[in-house]
Amino acid sequence: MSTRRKFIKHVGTLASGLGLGVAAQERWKHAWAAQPPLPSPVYGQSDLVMVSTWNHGMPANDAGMVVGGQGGSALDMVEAGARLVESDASGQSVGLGGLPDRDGYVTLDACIMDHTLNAGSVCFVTGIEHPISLARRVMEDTPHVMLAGEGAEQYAEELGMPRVNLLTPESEEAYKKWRETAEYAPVINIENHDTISLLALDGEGRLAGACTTSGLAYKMHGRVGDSPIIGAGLYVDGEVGAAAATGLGEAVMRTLGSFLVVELMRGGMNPQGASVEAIGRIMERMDSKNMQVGYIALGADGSVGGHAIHPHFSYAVHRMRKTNGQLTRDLVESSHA
Ligand code: SD4
Repeated sequence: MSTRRKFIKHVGTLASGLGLGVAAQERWKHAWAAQPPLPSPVYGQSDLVMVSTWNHGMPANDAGMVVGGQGGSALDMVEAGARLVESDASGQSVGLGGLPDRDGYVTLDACIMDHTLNAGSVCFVTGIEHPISLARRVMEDTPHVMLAGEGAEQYAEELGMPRVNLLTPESEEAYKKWRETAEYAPVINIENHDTISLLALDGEGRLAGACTTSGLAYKMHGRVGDSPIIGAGLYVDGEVGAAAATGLGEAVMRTLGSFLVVELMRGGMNPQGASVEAIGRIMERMDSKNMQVGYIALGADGSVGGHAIHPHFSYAVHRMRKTNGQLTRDLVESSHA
């Protein structure tokens, strides 16, 4: 067999293993040749699964698994994981310690969604330590999906959530330094971004997801990213699967990325194949040289995938069997195109 035919056969095998259709196989074969995506890990049926973005996905999943192991729901699991990272002042792109916008304000975006299409979201919020919990209250206790800015803060106050100063001395220092040039020049991967997006499957087979961020550092005041937008930063459909994003929100919003990943899964792709295709959509239509976007995806059957435009996007995968409490913890470096 010629080398070229062998190559096409290899790509075809790999692609069908990913659950991709013929058109997508054809479209992405050059990307796979350059850097084949990791196959979707197959762990078999497990009772609890969590997938979360970046290195802080590891402690976040640990926290979620404690809650899940005690009988908490998938929603409780993702909320617990998100809250841990929101309170960690050392991370400069989520909650406390987040880098401010160009006018010096730390503004937060967050959303949460369950397996029945219930969703709650807050955006452009200041002075709240746990926007994820506020988003959950919007979902559970109001007739709305999204509250913004002052209205969201007013609701937090009604709920008795304390006001906190989110700008830590370290972040203020970084801001002052940035002000010396006030140049907005994002750098891939180290672009002051590591939003936490979390997906979980609980012991009852319910899916949920959460996403929380202080958004892009030094953004324009009032800018809202993909993270609180249902369908962009996060989407969950209990019958199919869940997906979430991290990276340059503008690219995710333009392609409604998380919804796209879930819909591709509905069409038969597995989480890895769907993530590859959704990243491909961005790369095909936009100049992606200087932007990073990564997706994580979790099927209703517990299968997991993740993919990014550029290398060094990582996500944490935890699985726990309820029968014997056995826990596996993996930090996966995503494949890239
Ligand atoms: C945003 N998507 O505000 C967020 C930023 C992010 O990792 O994900 N950083 O555009």
